[in-house]
This record gives sequence, structure tokens and C-alpha cells, in this order.
Amino acid sequence: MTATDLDAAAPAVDEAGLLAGFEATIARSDRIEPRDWMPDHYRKTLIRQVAQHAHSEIIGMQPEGAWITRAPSLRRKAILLAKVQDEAGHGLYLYSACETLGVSRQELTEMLIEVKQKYSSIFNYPTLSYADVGTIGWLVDGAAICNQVPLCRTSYGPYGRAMIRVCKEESFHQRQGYELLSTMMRGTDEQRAMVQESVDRFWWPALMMFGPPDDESPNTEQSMAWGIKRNTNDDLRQRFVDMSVPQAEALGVTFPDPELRWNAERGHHDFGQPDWDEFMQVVKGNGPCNTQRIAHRRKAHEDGGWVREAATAFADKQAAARRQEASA
Ligand code: FAQ
Repeated sequence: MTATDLDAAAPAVDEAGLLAGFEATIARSDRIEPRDWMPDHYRKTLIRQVAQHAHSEIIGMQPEGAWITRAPSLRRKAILLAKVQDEAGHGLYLYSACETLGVSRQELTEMLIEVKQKYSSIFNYPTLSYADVGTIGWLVDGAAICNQVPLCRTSYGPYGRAMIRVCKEESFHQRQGYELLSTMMRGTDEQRAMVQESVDRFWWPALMMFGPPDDESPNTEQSMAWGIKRNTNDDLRQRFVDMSVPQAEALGVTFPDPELRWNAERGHHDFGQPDWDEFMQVVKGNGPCNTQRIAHRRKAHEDGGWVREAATAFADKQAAARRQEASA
């Protein structure tokens, strides 16, 4: 029998039927699971988004991590250590979810350190004072929650399940940030000024976390049709602004946006646009800390080479022992 004969004998793959089954699952708002058939573009879109999300968690450890050795008290140090460790955990859940799509952790790490995949723009801004730890918790984790709670219902099973746990932890992170800032706001004038200065620097970059405006977002339409994204970038940005304004009032800080005001007709706050040219520059690698963040991640990966080697050698040894035991 020739190869051509074998091909002829193989049952024809019913691509149209598979696609119809996939679309019916999406229409029922059911989950797509790793072993289910999925269009190549759906798989690629998910790898792109989940990888970017995982990289963000890992790179996101750096801005706050820089303050661990300089925390103002043992209590603050313990809280910050736990938070940064949680971010590492989120990265791991997300890398694991991404691996179910057929890409390895090694490949994903390489794509990050070779700058072939993105991570959130927000982590390319520096943390200049301890108030930034609080502001990141309040605004950056706050924005992350707005964006990620709907992702608990995303159409890809492993991603949605990872998001449930991530969101629980992010809520705790947001509260710790708010608690830190409210403690500082009850302190000295200097501490209050430090909080306001930090909020002024992080407000616009936090709004950029939701991605470009809908009419300039090339991926939103298809990702919404597939149930990967449940809301558009602008919808989530609006939700975040509406949520943050009363929190800022309670805290006693203002946002650096002269256009920010309640619009009774819309039932939402009106607000100004972030500097989208700055956003594009940061995404392209020209933000204040892009080079430093990637260099640090690359070095950490290289420094950890011996751990990976030792772990692989140990696993090989155990597998060999198990094989020998089975054949005895
Ligand atoms: N930064 O067409 P869209 C966190 C890219 S986790 C950099 O609108 P999409 C936890 C986008 O990839 C924060 N790049 O794209 C934490 C695309 O490029 P591509 C991360 C961005 O995917 C807290 C292009 O622009 N969260 O903070 C950004 O439909 C504290 C066009 O954009 C997630 O990743 C950006 N901000 O919507 C950790 C959530 N925005 O790939 C430590 C999951 C857009 O076509 C401390 N991801 N781009 O070349 C998502 O929800 C979506 O991917 C969006 C972007 C909404 C981010």
C-alpha cells in the first residue's frame, strides 16, 4: 500500500462539522476545552492574550518588588512579599493554561525575553516612592480586576478557571493598596502629598491598561465574537473610572483629569483621553523602563538555568528508577 493509498483510506476530516460544533459551543456560552477542536485563529488569539497576561504578572513583580528591601515596617514588608509572591503564582496558573494550547513554558519565556510577545504597558513605569506600592494595589490591581472578572466567563476553560483564583487574590491586593494609601492619608502633609503625586503619575497609565480605544482595537471584534473577551476595552475603562471616582473621594485624592465629571444623562462619568501616542511608544518598547524590565527578566532566567538543569536531571533519575522497578 502506498502513502497515497493510506491517505485515501483515512476517514476524511469533517472540517465544516467541527467548525459547526465549535460555534454551537460558543453560542451556548459553554467552554471550549483543550482536547476540543478549535479553529487555528482562535488558538493563536488565546495564546497571544494568555501569554501576554502571564508575562504581565511576572514582569509586574518588578516595580513593587523593588521596594521589598525598603519597606517602612516589618508588617509592610510581609504584606508586600506575599503580594509579589501571589503575582508569581498568577503567572504560573496562566503559563499552565497557555501550555494546554500546545505551546511550552520554555517557548513562552523565550518569546518574552526576546521581546516577541508583549506584556502590559503599565509595568514599564517606575515606582518612585513607597506610595506607589499602594497606588499599584489600588489602581493597577483595581484595573486588573475590572478587566479580569469578566474573563472568569471567557470561552476557553483553563483560562477562565485560572482567572477565578487570580481575581480572588487581586481583590485582596486592591484592598491592601487602598488600606496603605488611607493610612498615609491619615498621616502627615508630606505623606498626603506623596500619595497625590503617586496617583497623578499612575492615573493615565492605569487607563491605558484596558488597551486602545475600541475603534483602534484590531482584536476586540473577533475576540468578542468568540467569547474570549466579554467586554470591549472602552466599556471596561468606563467601568473602572466609575468605580474609582468615589474611592478617590473617600481617600481624599483627585485624578489629574480636568474633563472628569459626572454625566447624569449617561449615568456615567465623562473623562479625558490618555495620551495614546505615549501608549504606542511604551507598547513598542520605548517606555521609561522597558529595557530594564526585560534585562532583569533575562538575567533571572539565565541565573536560574542551573535550577532547571538540576530539576530535569532529578526527574530523569526518578523516571529511570520507576522504569527499572516496573521491569524488575
Ligand atoms: N499593554 O486589539 P487590542 C495585572 C496590545 S495583569 C501592552 O485591544 P486585545 C496584574 C495588544 O496585545 C495586566 N499591550 O488587543 C498585576 C495588541 O497587540 P498584538 C495584564 C497592549 O488583546 C497587578 C494591540 O495592543 N492584563 O495587571 C495593551 O483584544 C499588579 C491591540 O490591542 C491582561 O493581560 C497594554 N495595556 O485587548 C500584576 C488581561 N493593550 O498582540 C502585578 C488580559 C493592548 O495584536 C501587579 N488581556 N495591547 O500585537 C486582555 O484583556 C486584552 O488582551 C487587552 C487587550 C484588553 C489587554
